Amino acid sequence: MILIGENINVMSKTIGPALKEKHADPIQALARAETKAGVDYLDLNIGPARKTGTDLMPWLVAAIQQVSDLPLALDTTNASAIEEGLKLCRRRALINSVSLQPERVEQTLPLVKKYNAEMIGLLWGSDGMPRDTNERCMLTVDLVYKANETGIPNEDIWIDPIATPVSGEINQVTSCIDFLSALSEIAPGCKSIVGLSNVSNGTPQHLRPILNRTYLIMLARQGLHAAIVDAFDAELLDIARGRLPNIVNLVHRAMDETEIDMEVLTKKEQDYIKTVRVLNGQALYSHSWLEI
Ligand code: THG
Repeated sequence: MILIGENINVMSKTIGPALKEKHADPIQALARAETKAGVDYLDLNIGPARKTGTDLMPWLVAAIQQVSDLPLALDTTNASAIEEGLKLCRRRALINSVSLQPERVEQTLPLVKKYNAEMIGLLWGSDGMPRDTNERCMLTVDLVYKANETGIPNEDIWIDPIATPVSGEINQVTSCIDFLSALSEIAPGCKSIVGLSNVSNGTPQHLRPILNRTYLIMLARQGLHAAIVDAFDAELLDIARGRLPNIVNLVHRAMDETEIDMEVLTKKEQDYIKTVRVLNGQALYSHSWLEI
């Protein structure tokens, strides 16, 4: 599994102001720490950056490349900002992202080709968020067709079905899992990716990791290729690197079996099972799901 560190993003309380002031120190310190934590890529999320993006993205790419040799995912809806960043990337970059809104397709697909980048194909249509697996599949076919027409092969397209919060509509959470099992048939050769932390958005801070970790195992079982993750969740990285096979097996069991003897399990093991039940829609989400 390819892991992309999410931590350099404009929403962060330390990184947001540092980006605004072009204060490189805290951003470079974070890039070093993410690299040391063992992720494969760094996501550079500067937000929409409509006015400042063309200046900010290349500045950020240069600053990051002073302290890390990892390849970069350039995360903004501003296509000109992406292009200015691409000009400086030493490694093959990942464009985050190309959605199906007409202007995004027109502006961003040619950049993938021109700079020999890879792309995240975000399943966001002209009507917004897909409502179910079927709509995700239809958007995939549409986006892959357009990318192929531009000369981009399936191997360079990482499809993102858009993970949504567990506190919202649970059918959307399960749809991402179902979608992955269908992807190899509808778009052979395409890769897959999710923004994993989306699933725990709006959940109390200390409860986010168990949701992220459990969801990662569930998605990985259906062949997930990559995830944008919190680089500092060491247990999550252990799971993704195959260092916690017992936890992975337990989650698989909980996905397959409705009756599991909880008495013989540790508290941590019970928590993973309860979290599977919430993420697959068998149990209702509330902030106290682990106490029930
Ligand atoms: N798909 C793609 N790209 C994406 C997303 C996606 N990029 C943005 C996002 N979703 C993934 N990145 C993040 C980054 C941070 C958080 C969640 C997703 C996050 N941060 C904490 C918070 O907001 O509470 C902490 C912020 C901080 O550092 O202070 O949750 O789905 N293609």
